[in-house]
Amino acid sequence: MVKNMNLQKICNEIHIPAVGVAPWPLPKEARQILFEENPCPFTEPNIENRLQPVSNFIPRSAIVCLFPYYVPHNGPSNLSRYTWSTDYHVVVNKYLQTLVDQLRSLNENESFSIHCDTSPLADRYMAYLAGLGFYGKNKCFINPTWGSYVFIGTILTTMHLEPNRPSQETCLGCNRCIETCLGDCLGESNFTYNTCKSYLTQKKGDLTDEERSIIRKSPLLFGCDQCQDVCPHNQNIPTTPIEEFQHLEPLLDVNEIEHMTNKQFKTAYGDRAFSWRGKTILLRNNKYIKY
Ligand code: B12
Repeated sequence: MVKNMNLQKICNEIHIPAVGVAPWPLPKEARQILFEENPCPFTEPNIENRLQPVSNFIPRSAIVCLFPYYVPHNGPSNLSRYTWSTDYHVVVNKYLQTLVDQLRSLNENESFSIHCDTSPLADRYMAYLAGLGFYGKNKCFINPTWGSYVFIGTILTTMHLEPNRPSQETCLGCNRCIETCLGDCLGESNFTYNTCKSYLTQKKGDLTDEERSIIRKSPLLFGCDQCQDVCPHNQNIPTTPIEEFQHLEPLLDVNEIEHMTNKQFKTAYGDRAFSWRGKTILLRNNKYIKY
């Protein structure tokens, strides 16, 4: 039987900086917390699916890990921080697979499934339940050490682990994120996704004049860091210890991609988180960026 203390030790050894355990099944209040009146089209629309095992076994616990990605950088950038290095889906999955391999070698009859971003699981809520931090008014999940510049990955497992308790700490409530948001999409409770710059840079199709004007407000052609950059919880945070996130390419050469075929673009940038929508969307956004 792996105890939570051993889990911490294994994670230290394989360079996963923060780990906690969330209960499974999720608490009753999950339905209310995950309910949104007007959910973003990239969100799993069916709350029941978010509460299901999403694996071919019945889990008894959820192991939640954080992957910090902050690296100080003052040079030019036209990409959001979360896309400056290798695609986090690739990196998080690799680390979680190493953790699964270690756990499996100690518990060969147990089952495991890995989840990060693309699964119906509500990643931020899982991290909150695992005691790894708290929510900001910008809706981001904040860890007291690493700030909100953390990716979240979860392993559902048949292993019995003692769940951690959610943290009692809360965001400072300074409202800087609400005041600085380029699309005014943050409120006390709701989140108006359709004016969020991050959403607009990932949305397909033509943009309205209002949408273009929101993209114009900052130099990023993919994603948005506005509400996180001003957050006091993100000041003086340490550089990520994760090697894969230390190598930075914050400036995309748009002239170069303009002349690439889709296949060439995939070969050159397929391992970056900004590539999932393809080069056409990046070139569309770039028309509204002032250099
Ligand atoms: C759809 C999506 C988006 C959409 C919509 C975002 C949104 N706010 O809903 C768009 C495209 C806009 C987006 C943008 C970004 N995203 Co995104 N996105 C997702 C995705 C796939 C689903 C999010 C979702 O379910 N939203 C619906 C609502 C109901 O859930 P929620 O976002 O988790 O929000 C919770 C809090 O607001 C919470 N809450 C607020 N107060 C309180 C208080 C209490 C007590 C409790 C319990 C809960 C609570 O309630 C919600 C439910 O738990 C997740 C991956 C996943 N599978 O979860 C990544 C994810 C949320 N995204 C991520 C990232 C990195 C980003 C960006 C920072 C990228 C960027 N730089 O441009 C921005 C941040 C924008 C923002 N301010 O939220 C990370 C967030 C990491 C973190 N530290 O928070 C995630 C978790 C991916 C990952 N695995 O790392 N994203």
